[in-house]
Amino acid sequence: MTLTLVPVLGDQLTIGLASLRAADPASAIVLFAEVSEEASYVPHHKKKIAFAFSSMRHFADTLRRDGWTVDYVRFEDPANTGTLAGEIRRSITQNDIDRIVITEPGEWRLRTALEEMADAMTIPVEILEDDRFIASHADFDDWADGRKQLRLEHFYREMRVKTGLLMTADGQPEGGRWNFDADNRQPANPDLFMPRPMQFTPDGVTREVIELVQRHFGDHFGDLEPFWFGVTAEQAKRAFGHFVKTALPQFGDFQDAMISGHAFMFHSVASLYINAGLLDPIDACRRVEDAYRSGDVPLNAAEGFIRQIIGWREFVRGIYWREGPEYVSRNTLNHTRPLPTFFWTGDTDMACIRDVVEQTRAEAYAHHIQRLMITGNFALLAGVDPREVHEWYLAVYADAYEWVELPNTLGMSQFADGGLLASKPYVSSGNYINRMSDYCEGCRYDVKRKHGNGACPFNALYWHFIDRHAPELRRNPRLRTVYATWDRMSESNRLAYRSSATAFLKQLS
Ligand code: FAD
Ligand code: DLZ
Ligand code: SF4
Repeated sequence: MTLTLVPVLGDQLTIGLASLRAADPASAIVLFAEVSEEASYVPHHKKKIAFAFSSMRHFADTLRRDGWTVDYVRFEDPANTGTLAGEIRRSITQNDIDRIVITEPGEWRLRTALEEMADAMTIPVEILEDDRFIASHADFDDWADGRKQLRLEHFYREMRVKTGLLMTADGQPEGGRWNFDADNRQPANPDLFMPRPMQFTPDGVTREVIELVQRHFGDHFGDLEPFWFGVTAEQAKRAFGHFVKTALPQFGDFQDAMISGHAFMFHSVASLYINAGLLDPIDACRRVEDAYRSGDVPLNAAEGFIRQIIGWREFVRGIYWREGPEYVSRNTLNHTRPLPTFFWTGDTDMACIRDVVEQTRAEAYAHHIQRLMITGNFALLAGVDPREVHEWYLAVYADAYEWVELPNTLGMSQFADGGLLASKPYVSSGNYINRMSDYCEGCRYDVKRKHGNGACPFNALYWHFIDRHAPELRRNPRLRTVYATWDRMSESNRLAYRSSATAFLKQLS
């Protein structure tokens, strides 16, 4: 009998995974390995490691119940080599394996390592495409080839047609429009009733993992407890159902809003489950579509949610694989400032950043506008090295895997790919933050003051960014009015912005 080894990674926890479909439980061994290389290549948030290990252990149990033979290497196993390649080699020898079938990993780093390992092997190694996405690599390339610009909106429409989500019987977008984003920009009101994501009490497996993480990763960023994430597909499904009932109806209206102390607002907190493989993205979208068709949620909420999944999520993945392993080194704006330490400590007088960092430390979560328009905006305005920004985002969020995190950080948030992903840099002064949040009310800085002592740092940094990057950005049609405003400003005003920003950046260093 030919014995097949199926290594399953921490973000491949899906019963219908390509490599599991390609193997037979009667003649296969499924390998899971908790390894220091994966847990430490960036200093992952403690909750992220606990989520990964506990979900892996639970998924391994599910496979055992389904009749699979599982080789599970625990982190503290004395024979653990600490790398995935090392554990695959060890399992081959121990179990006398004849062939390997693996689903491609979600990172160039691991993909290259596995390809090198495969080349050096004497047994056949088959690396299968990960088909848990709507667009395959070939689909994305077919769409992208020959286009001058890759824009989400065009790609998204194709995904709507392909999936049939929110389409009418005669092939038109539901409600006569593809995109209801313009309806989704309401600032939040702190008096709104805020739902909470469904929380789960850790079982024995999770408790054991929490103790392990405390023992080995106690110095990593983030609070380990209270730990309340779901760690099984069944829990992820329940958590998502709870979101559809309690938060989705207002998801659209308040998608961009931020309130101090309210980490989750009306967001799904589904990305960690979807990215680990515990929740199927298309099932989630169908559930949202059903809620719309039964009249439980408005169209702007359902469309807004579905666009994030079949639009943005698929789009950034396409860009990640298309751009290759060099994408991570892009730095079009030549930013070199080290990441300020308050990204780790939260020790800053800027109330908006403090709130987002503190919530990130507590929950390993921030919603999109916090990531884009608070921490991302600040890093871009201050000229922080995009690779350092990328490594921070990859470490601190429970949903962060490079295929999705890198294009969002380096491309969308830091404009380091020169506009491949975003048509203009996502930068703003304090005014936008004040409009979309209540952060400024509790801040030592005055958002209304443009420059000088006590002025909101975002104000001067914004114009400093616009000024110093005029050579690269002035010709961008989406920034025409911004440069017209800068050009119209009095020289003394421009000087005041420049010196305020320079003084702030100096004390940052
Ligand atoms: P919701 O607001 O409820 O959105 C629903 C779902 O849509 C999410 O669960 C997610 O699967 C998907 N989604 C929404 N926006 C995006 C997007 N821009 N790209 C891909 N999927 C999206 N998302 C990650 O999954 N992992 C990351 O590491 C990650 N890093 C980011 C870094 C930066 C700088 C920025 C600006 C965004 C990043 N995002 C990342 C996208 C987005 O912020 C998160 O998907 C979202 O905040 C997750 O919270 P949620 O599940 O409550 O999302
Ligand atoms: C995130 C993570 C962590 C913390 N640990 C492991 C691990 O020990 N073993 C494993 O197989 N996967 C882990 N993961 C998920 C991987 O980092 C993920 O599979 C790659 O980043 C590819 O996306
Ligand atoms: Fe942030 Fe400026 Fe508002 Fe303070 S005043 S919270 S720094 S935007």
